[in-house]
Formats: sequence, C-alpha cells, structure tokens
Amino acid sequence: MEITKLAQAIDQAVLDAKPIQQLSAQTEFDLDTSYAIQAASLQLRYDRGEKLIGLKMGFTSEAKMKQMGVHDLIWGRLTDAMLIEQGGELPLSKFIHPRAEPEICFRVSKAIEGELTAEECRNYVDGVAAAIEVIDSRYEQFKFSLEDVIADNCSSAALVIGDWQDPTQPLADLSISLEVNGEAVQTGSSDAILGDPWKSMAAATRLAVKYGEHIKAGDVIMAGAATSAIFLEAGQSVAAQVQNLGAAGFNVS
Ligand code: OOG
Ligand code: MG
Repeated sequence: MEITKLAQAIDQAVLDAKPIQQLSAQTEFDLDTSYAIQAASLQLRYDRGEKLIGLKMGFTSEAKMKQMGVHDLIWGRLTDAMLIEQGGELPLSKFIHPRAEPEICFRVSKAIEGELTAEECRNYVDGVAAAIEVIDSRYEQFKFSLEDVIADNCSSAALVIGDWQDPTQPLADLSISLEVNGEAVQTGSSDAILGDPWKSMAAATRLAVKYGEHIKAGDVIMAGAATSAIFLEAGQSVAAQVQNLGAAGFNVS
C-alpha cells in the first residue's frame, strides 16, 4: 500500500516534470523497500506502454559519489521512452533540472541467466558505445539519500547511445569527455568506472539476479558516469567523446 503510494508520487513527478520532497523526509524505509518502490513506479510506465530496454549502473565512479554525497553502487531501469536518437533533441520542458554525464554502454548479445564475472561478460556483449545519460532527480534541489535515489529509479531520465563498436577492443584507460558546444567541460578515464567498465557490467548481472530482473538479448547496460554531471541549458549542443569509441550527442531545446 505504502509502496504503491510512494511509487505513484515518483511517477507523477516524472509526468508533471515537477519536483517533490524527498520520500525519506516523509517516511523511513530500507534499501529493499527502495527497490520495491522503483519496481512499482516502473510498472506504472509499463502500464502506459513503455518497454524495458536495459539497466543502468550508478555511482560506479568516485567523481559521481563525491558529487552526490552517496557512496554505494545503485542500479536502475531504462525504458524505450528515455531514448533520444543520436543528434536528436532534448526538450527541457519535459524535465525538472536535467544533468548530463558521459558513459560507456554495452549491448547484450544473449540472455544472461546468472551472475557473471567481468571476464565472462565479454561473451555476452556484441557492441560497446559512447553514451550520455541524462539524469533528472525527481527531488527538490537534486538532493537525496541512497534510499531516495534508488526509489527514484536512480534519477534515470534519458539517454543517447553512439554507434556500436567492436566490444573485443580494450576498454582500459580510455579518455572520456563531455563537451558542450564543442568544448570539453568534464574529462575522465574509463578506469574511473570501478577500475574497469566490464566490472560494472558484472555488477549489473549480480544485482539483476539479486532483484529478480532478467537481462535479455538486445538489452543495453549503462556502466555509470566516469565524471561529474553538468546541468543542461537550452541551446547547448552536448556530446560525450570516448577514445576509440566515437561520440554520442544531442541538442538541448
Ligand atoms: C544518480 C544516478 C547516478 C551514475 O552514472 O553514477 C548515475 C544521480 O546522480 O542522480 O547515473
Ligand atoms: Mg549515469
């Protein structure tokens, strides 16, 4: 009952593009309940016809943990309604206070039934790409506890994925940057993602098992930002550049 109510509050904030008070300010709940609220709020999206397209990992880099003051791995769900096409538009009016962060994205080649090691993950991926995740906390001031952010589907709001590249190439120590109007505003390395982006994918398989989520062929897995996120403003052209993997970008309108 409580879970349904809290999930509806989150979902309504998404639909209205209006922030709400942190759920933890109203009621106390634990991590398992946070994930139950996340699942229930996603169900409301599925009921409207949205489709699950994969998972995202969060707080896989020190830069992100420091920026948001939260220190634990989190994961959320991505739907087709969040996808922006490469070079497409992000309309600010549909979001509350969106931020962008540069990421690496994996494409899954076959269903994953159990927990995989970083080594084993390589046999389940047929593409890797530069990507941008747009996060838009549904909470006032973009402030939250770990429980709050998980309940809010880890701030997931939108994503753009660049062209798929050969996943057998090395992903260690690739330079990653976020550019606004052609100028780098954040720079980092793929090593910032748990020391190796494949480890983030392995963590996604572990958490999927733990929470009963299924990873299917064609799903995408976002490994988490390598740098801090930046606030978006109308008129910006935003791009993530990943060494050897190319770019992903959109325009803010
Ligand atoms: C939570 C989402 C974190 C990442 O890549 O670390 C995340 C947030 O920062 O609002 O997506
Ligand atoms: Mg992210």
